[in-house]
Amino acid sequence: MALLSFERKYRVRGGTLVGGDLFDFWVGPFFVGFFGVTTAFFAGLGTILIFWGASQQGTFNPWLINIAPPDLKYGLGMAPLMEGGLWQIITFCAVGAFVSWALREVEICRKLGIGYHVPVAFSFAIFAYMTLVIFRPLLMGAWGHGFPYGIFSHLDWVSNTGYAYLHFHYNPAHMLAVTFFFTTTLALALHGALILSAANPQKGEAMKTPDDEDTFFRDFIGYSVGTLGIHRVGLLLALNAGFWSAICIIISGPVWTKGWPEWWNWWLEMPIWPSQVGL
Ligand code: 07D
Ligand code: 07D
Ligand code: U10
Repeated sequence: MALLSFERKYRVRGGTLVGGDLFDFWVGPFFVGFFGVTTAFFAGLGTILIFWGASQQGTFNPWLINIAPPDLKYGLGMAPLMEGGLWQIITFCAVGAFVSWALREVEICRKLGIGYHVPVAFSFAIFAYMTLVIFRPLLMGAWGHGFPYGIFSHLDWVSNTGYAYLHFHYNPAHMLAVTFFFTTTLALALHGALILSAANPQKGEAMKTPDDEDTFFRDFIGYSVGTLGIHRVGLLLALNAGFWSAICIIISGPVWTKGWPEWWNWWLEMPIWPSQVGL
């Protein structure tokens, strides 16, 4: 069915979680819904506040805008507006906008009768973000542990936080996360390439089948995960990348306060090594 006639057929009321028929309509290509309105509200307010903060900071240079979290001395309390209070309100708006966006995805899934895989996947990104600006600061006792909102300033935070633990590459959960990110790109490159090689033939040539795709990998590495399976693998890899990222940062501070290289001493201290005494 052509896309536009499919849309005409499917664009009917129902499936909303909140608000009933009230916001159950489309604006151009966008489904609105109750959570479209809350997304627009939180994203709009958050963006206006970032611009207002920039005007107070005295720069609209996008690279240099910086909305910093409060000083550590404010702990888990509210800070004055220009001393981190703005960051706190913007964080509230960001969480509101991201969660609304995920719930709007849920409503669209319900309308279509498809699974909730996309909102579940997005919730891992929200989880990683909330770990950085809510859960870890809560566990460490100060909002000041969140990252600042600015293009360069947030990079400074990553670098400073990394070096605070001496050598972040030795964080075992960071290793897992990095490996999952790398494997995700490998899987996507293989999948994109395989599909194009079979489904986008030269002019005049017949399109190949999923059997051809399976056969390529059976010939090549002795096993094919299958045409549905590769999407499961891709989703699993990507969700693990986000999940282990959240784990690697939440254990830095709340669980492990020393340099990460030192964590590996458990390996050197295992009782299985020959005694060094007398050497
Ligand atoms: C391609 C989808 C489109 C999204 C885009 C991002 C904004 C911010 C705000 C001026 C893949 C839109 C950007 C709305 C404008 C102001 C105040 C997604 C795609 C194009 N980072 N990060 C970037 C965010 C964190 C890190 C770029 C956001 C953590 C490093 C962009 C968040 C840590 C590098 C950006 C966030 C971290 C970047 C490109 C939130 C660990 C880079 C992002 C809400 C995760 C790269 C100058 C991209 C860069 C980069 C946005 C969080 C590390 C500005 C919105 C604190 C090391 N980050 N980031 O393509 O070039 O994502 O930086 O959590 O090298 Mg970051
Ligand atoms: C948090 C983004 C959430 C986004 C959301 C949506 C909008 C809307 C609108 C476009 C999680 C936002 C949407 C705003 C936009 C429109 C219209 C994603 C988030 C909800 N590291 N490191 C990671 C690597 C080093 C350090 C993660 C590699 C150094 C710290 C990942 C290297 C030191 C932290 C990763 C490397 C260091 C990390 C990031 C290499 C610095 C974190 C991915 C090759 C000296 C962060 C949860 C991520 C983390 C993190 C990779 C090096 C420090 C695994 C490949 C050694 C402090 N690093 N790193 O988390 O785990 O995405 O965050 O050297 O905090 Mg690292
Ligand atoms: C995949 C796939 C597949 C496909 C695919 C895709 C994955 C099976 C079939 C999809 C993939 C692609 C298209 C490839 C490219 C994608 C990427 C590289 C990912 C990154 C994407 C981007 C960078 C694009 C991002 C763009 C976005 C998010 C759109 C921006 C949208 C808006 C600004 C509008 C948002 C809509 C909202 C909030 C809801 C509706 C609201 C409106 C229309 C606005 C009007 C508002 C109202 C009516 C409400 C009133 C508002 C109020 C009261 C509040 C106001 C308050 C204020 C303070 C202002 O697998 O194969 O092919 O294609």
